[in-house]
Amino acid sequence: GKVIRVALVGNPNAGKTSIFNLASGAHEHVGNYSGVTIDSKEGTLRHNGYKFILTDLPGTYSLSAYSPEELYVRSYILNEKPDVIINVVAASALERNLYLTTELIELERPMVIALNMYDELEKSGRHFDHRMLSEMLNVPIIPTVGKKGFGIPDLLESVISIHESRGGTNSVTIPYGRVMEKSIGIMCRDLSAGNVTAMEMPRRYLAIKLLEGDREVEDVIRVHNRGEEILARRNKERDYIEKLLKEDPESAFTNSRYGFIAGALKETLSEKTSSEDSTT
Ligand code: GDP
Ligand code: MG
Ligand code: K
Repeated sequence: GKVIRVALVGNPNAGKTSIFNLASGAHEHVGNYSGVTIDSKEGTLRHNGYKFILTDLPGTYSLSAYSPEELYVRSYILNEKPDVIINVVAASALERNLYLTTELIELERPMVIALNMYDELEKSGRHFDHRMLSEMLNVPIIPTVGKKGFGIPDLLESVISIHESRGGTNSVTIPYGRVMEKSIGIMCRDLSAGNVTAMEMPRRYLAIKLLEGDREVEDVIRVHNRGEEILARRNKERDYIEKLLKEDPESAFTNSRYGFIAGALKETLSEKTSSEDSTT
C-alpha cells in the first residue's frame, strides 16, 4: 500500500504524544514529563488504504539554534523530510503556539495543523474562526481533542489530501516590514548569485536565519567557498537593521512574527464578552 511519513511537531504539552498514542495505539508517556534524552518515537497505523508512519518529536517553542530540542527538530525536518508535518497547536494558548507555526511555514514543507485542546477553547467561551485563519496561513486546520480522539480521522484525511496534492506547498510569506524585507532580499540575491545553499533550507529561510544570527546556519555557511563574502554582507545588513529599527535583528524578527500572529488572531479570535467573563 501507499506509505505516508508524518512528523508531529509542536510546543511541549500541546498534545503530540496523546495524538500519537491514540492514532498508533502506542503507550508513550503523556503529561508533564521531560525526558533526559532527546529522541523521537515511531508508530504506525493504517487508514483508508494508507500506511502512516508517525514520528513523535520533542516539544519546541521555536526552530532556532537555542536548545538541543530545537536543533533536533529542525534537522529532523530538513534531513528526514517527512512527507507531511502535523503541527500540533494548543488552542488554549494560540499566540505562543502559532509562533512555531510561522517558522514551520517558512520551511515550506507540506503541513497540516491539528488545533488540539479544542475542548479547552470551547470551554473558555471564546469564538475562534479557524477556517479564516486556515485561509490566511494557507494551511488546513483540523480541530482535535487529543486525549479523547476527537478529530483524528479528519486529521488523517487532511494529511492524505495534502500528500496527494503535492506541488502546491505553502505559498504564504510571513512579512517582516520594509527594513528587514530589504535585507532579506539582498541576502537572497547574494545567496542565489553565489549558488550558496545550506542544509537544504529554502533560500528565504536561510537568509532570515543568517540575519537573525543563527549559530548553526552560520557555521554551515562559514565553510562554504563563498562563506566569508556572505557573512560579511550579513554583518552589514544586521548593522543596517539595528541602526534603522534600533533593536537587535534577532528581536526584530521575533517581534515581527508575534506582530503577524497578533494581527491574524485579532481578525479570527474573539475574547469572551464581559457577561461571560468569570472573575474569581
Ligand atoms: P505533548 O507534550 O505535546 O506530547 O503533550 P501530551 O500528549 O503529553 O499532553 C499534555 C497534557 O495535555 C496531558 O495531560 C494530556 O492528557 C492533555 N491533553 C492532550 N490533548 C488534550 C486535549 O485535546 N484536551 C485537553 N483538555 N487535554 C489534552
Ligand atoms: Mg510528548
Ligand atoms: K509532555
